[in-house]
Amino acid sequence: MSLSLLSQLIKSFNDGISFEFIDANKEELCSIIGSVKAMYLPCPKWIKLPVDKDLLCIGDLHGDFNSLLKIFSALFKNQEVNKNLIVIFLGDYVDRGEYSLQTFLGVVLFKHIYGPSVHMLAGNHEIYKYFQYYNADFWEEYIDENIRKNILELIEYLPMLISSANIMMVHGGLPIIDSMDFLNNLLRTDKTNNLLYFIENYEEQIRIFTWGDYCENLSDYNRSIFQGRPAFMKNYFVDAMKTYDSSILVRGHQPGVKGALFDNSLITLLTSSIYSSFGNIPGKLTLLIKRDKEKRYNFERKIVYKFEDHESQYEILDIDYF
Ligand SMILES: [Mn+2]
Repeated sequence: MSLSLLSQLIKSFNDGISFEFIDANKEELCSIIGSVKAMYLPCPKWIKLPVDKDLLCIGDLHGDFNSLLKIFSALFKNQEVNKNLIVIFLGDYVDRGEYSLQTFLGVVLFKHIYGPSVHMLAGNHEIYKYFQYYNADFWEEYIDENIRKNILELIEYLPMLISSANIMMVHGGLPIIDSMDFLNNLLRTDKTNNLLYFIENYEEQIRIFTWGDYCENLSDYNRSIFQGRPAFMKNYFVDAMKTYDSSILVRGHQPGVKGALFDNSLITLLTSSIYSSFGNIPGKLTLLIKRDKEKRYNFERKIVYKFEDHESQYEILDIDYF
């Protein structure tokens, strides 16, 4: 049923009538958003994935539904989701692009179909309710009240952190874990574990998870701080990573450093076409992490950057070549 709803959303988009489609199907869409919320209800804010699965990380989409469609068609072609591959969306589905609602719903419908093989992190553009910013076109324009209500309820339960062995995934940055209390709450699974609880108890840490920037030099650092964004240089990054027992951070959020930084220990992905010319590596980037380094996927036609450690092979791919 939900597979057909995603197919129908895609078809309506290709026919130029996706807004009408969403409006005509809002009750069913709301109930799917609700069931994805129910999937996340028993999950902690820090989700630990199996260490043997391959991972495909998708950066900020910002309403770029066309890029999401490329990813879907590559994944459907590979038929690997569910078996070997876990797909992780790093957040920022909405604002800036033309199709915020379609993009958010597309990811939700995809998660609904594939369950634990798909994850969606919350980005700063998802938590506008708590940290406002300018040009929040998605949140400020009219969307159906019931859809908005369901989306906001889902966002309360989206994970903030995902890890697999030595790899951490977050939207923005990682605050140092400086108390058992904070760590225990990140890993707690009871149903009060919502975003509001974290905002009330760990506001600064949530701001870093969603808004954190990384800088190679003092002038970039000062620019981020001047813009009111939490910013960190390499020494803080290294110290924080130790507290998560991790060595590689995959995140989105910061177009200026898109690509690899800090000796390949920080990978920044933006997948939306809006940022394709930004950063250290141009393109609409995704990251494929293979645990079996020999494994082949159909969509690795253009690897724009590649490295490996003793556990995994990391291939940064540009979706235009999927
Ligand atoms: Mn962001």
